[in-house]
Amino acid sequence: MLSRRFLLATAAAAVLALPAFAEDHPEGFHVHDAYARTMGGVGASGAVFMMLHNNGSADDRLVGARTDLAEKAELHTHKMTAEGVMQMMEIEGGVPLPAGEAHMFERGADHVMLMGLTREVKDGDSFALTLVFESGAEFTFDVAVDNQRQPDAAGEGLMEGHDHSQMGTGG
Ligand SMILES: [Cu+2]
Repeated sequence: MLSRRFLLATAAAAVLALPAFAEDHPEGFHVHDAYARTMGGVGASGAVFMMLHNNGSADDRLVGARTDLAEKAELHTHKMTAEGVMQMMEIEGGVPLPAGEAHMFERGADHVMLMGLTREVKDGDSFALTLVFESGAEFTFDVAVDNQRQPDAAGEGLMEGHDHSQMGTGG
């Protein structure tokens, strides 16, 4: 028969093993529910989605990203052209992040694009992503690969069909 002490220890271990859904940065940045989708193995592309908060007291601006999972990481968005075609492009000037506000990176909208994956990853793997801000601050956190994730809201899901060879910025 299992002792009460053993059961308590097991319960504590289970709690510690839960994935971290939110990570904090001393300068006030906070990321919630970061996950990535990948479109293939080495050399392919991927995209990272998350909610990014600036809980600090100073306005800042997200200007770049990097990870050892990809040769290049860029801030991208989707825009509808005059012809009604959804196109993906680099966000010019970065993403403003005023103090106390949050920015949503989501399917079919803004995302961190990963280009030239350096290794094959599968669901459940995680990797470190570093966000670079205009102030010089950097915020590194773990992103979980989750290709099973369904879009959460209307207008999402546009990532599925878009052609990554049509990026206006090259790369
Ligand atoms: Cu993109």
